[in-house]
Amino acid sequence: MLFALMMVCAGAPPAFPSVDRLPVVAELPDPFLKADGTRVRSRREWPAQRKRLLEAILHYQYGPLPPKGSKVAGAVTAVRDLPDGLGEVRDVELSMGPRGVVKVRLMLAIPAGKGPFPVILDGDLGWDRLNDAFIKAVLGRGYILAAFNREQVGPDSAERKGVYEAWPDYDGGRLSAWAWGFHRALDFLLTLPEVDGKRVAATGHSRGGKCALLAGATDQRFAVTAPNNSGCGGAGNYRFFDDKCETLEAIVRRFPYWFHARFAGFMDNVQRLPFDQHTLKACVAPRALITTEALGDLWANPQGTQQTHLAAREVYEWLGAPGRIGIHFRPGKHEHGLQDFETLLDFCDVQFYGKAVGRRFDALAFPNAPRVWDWKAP
Ligand code: GTR
Repeated sequence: MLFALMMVCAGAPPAFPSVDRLPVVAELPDPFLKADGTRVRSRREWPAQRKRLLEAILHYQYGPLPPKGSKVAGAVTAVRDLPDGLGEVRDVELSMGPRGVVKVRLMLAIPAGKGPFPVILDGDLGWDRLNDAFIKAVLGRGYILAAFNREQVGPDSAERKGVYEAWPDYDGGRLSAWAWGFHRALDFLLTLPEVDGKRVAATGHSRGGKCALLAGATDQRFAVTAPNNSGCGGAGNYRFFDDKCETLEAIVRRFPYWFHARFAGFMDNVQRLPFDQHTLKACVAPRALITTEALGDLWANPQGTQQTHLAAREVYEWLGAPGRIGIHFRPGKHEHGLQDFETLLDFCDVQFYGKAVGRRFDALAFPNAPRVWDWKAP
């Protein structure tokens, strides 16, 4: 008995306690708080803190990303020229995962002229929205538009295909699997002479925005992270919402497979979450992050998204990079339209080239929204 007690006392506290042992935190949790209860004091500690925050986010919310797998290969299956000498579109089949067994379609639209070009990487190809108008808008600005079909990485259902078939024991949710798809698509892009590897942005819409945010937070090779209308499980806010917004409870009930099974433990325990989505945003810092929102998309919690933006901004400011985090609200509904791409391209022009684009990325839609945290940067 005594021996057993000594063992318990001598052992380190579990790295990740079970949900019922986590403290209740009503405000947006302090991103500077360390596991030992003290706070980060200097910027030098941030890389370790970021790592620890990401571990907690993956453990409790999304589950791990799959292993890296074999080197990603790409085979061009078709090429077409765009009108007016704008450039060309290549259809590529990516092989990723163990022995390259996971096959994923990538569309690669490359401007004419001398590269290397910056890249907008999107995971929503399976939604078939990125028609020639989008290609023209992106290429016209001198960027490559690359888009892969994340549903071939892991299906948008409970079915265990893609990486789930390739690694039968893999237990991460779809958002982690899809984020991994972004990383692997980037591996391939970085092998192309046309690609400016220091200037790649990850974007996506809604559930595609949730995984784009996770992808950018977990892979420092992305220079810009740009979730669009991503809401609950993305740039939204689990703790602060109104009755029109999707909640943690609602999303896990409807889409349990987007997350790790453990996340269901927070359905009636939101305040025990040791982080909120400002924490995930902070893990992008000091690299650039832009959240694009629609005022009519109440399901995606625009006000709560402003709150995660402002809370994450405290970390950016403290790291000396306040200009690297942006938010943009447009009127209208839930969609990823041309104007959202224009906003992203303007933001990228500022971040990549310091261009004057005649607009700002810090206008708030809810200037009177309450500040829902008490902590301050160290
Ligand atoms: C909704 C879901 C949202 C969002 C959206 C989408 O049904 O509740 O979280 O992901 O789908 O992906 O369009």
